[in-house]
Amino acid sequence: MPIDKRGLLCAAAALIVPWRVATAHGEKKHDAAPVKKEQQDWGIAGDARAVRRTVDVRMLDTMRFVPDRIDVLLNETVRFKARNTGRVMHEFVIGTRAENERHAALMLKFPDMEHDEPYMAHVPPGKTGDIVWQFNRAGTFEFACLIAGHYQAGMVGKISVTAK
Ligand SMILES: [Cu+2]
Repeated sequence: MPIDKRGLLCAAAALIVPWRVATAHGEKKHDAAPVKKEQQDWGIAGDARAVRRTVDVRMLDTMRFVPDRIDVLLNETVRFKARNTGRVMHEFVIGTRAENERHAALMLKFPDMEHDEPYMAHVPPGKTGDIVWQFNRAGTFEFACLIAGHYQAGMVGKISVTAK
């Protein structure tokens, strides 16, 4: 009996993380649907009209982000332009350290797992990903590449969100 390996992996992943990852599978690409604004511990999907600042971040095959440290004011809405200057796929995913660690471990187990949320961009070589995010929670967060092995190799940066 032929087995759809990817479907099997996704189903297995969905069992482990029933809420967030599972919902991403059934959705259309977000150019069709409005971005869902769901409060996360690290902020909420931003409104493009509220953007006053754009931060360019380069993603390198040396498993580094440049810059790897970004300071943000509480409630600031930032547009991130994540440019992949390498030759392999990279991601820009904003989250808490705990969330990224959990997700990275899952990606290591299920490398083909698809995921799509307003706080992440999957960026092929030579392309630029675009994220608009409002940091309405103070704290120290991460932006990370969760492609299998990349996070573990140190492809992570720090976002510090502070009140004035
Ligand atoms: Cu990467």
